[in-house]
Amino acid sequence: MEEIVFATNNEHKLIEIRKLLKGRYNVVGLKEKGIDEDIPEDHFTLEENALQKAMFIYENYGQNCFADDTGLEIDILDGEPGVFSARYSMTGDPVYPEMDTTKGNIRKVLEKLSGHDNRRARFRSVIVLIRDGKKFYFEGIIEGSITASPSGDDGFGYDPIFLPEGYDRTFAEMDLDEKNRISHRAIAVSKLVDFLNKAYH
Ligand code: ITT
Repeated sequence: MEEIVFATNNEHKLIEIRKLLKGRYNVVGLKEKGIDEDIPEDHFTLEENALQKAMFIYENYGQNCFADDTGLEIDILDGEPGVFSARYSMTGDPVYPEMDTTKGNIRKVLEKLSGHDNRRARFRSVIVLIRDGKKFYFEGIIEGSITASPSGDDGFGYDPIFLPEGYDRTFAEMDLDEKNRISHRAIAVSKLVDFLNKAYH
């Protein structure tokens, strides 16, 4: 089976994508490659950050690879936390440096939305694949809304407060198979897989 490097340090993403590509590609994360550098992601769009992560591995380690950058975009917050999703509770106003980052991120979103009826949001994932120096982009979006309080123990990040449109359970109340049938990342990955199948097989 062909090996493909996923330029991520996020174990949850790796588990999700490995399951999505099971039987087709042997997806290898940075840790397994012995790469423990903190890859910079200092741009202001998901596209640029995903490209930066993938290019970093391609240029420094000569490996074909892909990277994912994902953001939660909330309408009434002008698309925040967006590209700042990972460290939302550590940046801007207010900050919660003393809290676990995920808990702080969720708390900040809920506080900023407090009293607002418009809770529309979406997860957007951008995957960039670098194959022999060429760059390819794949996007996945799922629309939904932000709940009043966290619910569910599965998933990661903002999953406990994200209610996908047409469902009555948050991503964190779904098991991984169910999330993987509808998620932003699954949509982007299915485009990646179609591309790999058409272009290379
Ligand atoms: P890598 O850059 O190493 O891939 P990361 O955790 O920094 O990992 P991102 O910058 O793409 O990844 O993700 C931003 C944050 O958005 C992430 O830390 C989570 O808090 C959140 N996030 C990403 N995908 C998510 C998902 O499927 N469900 C819930 N939250 C998610």
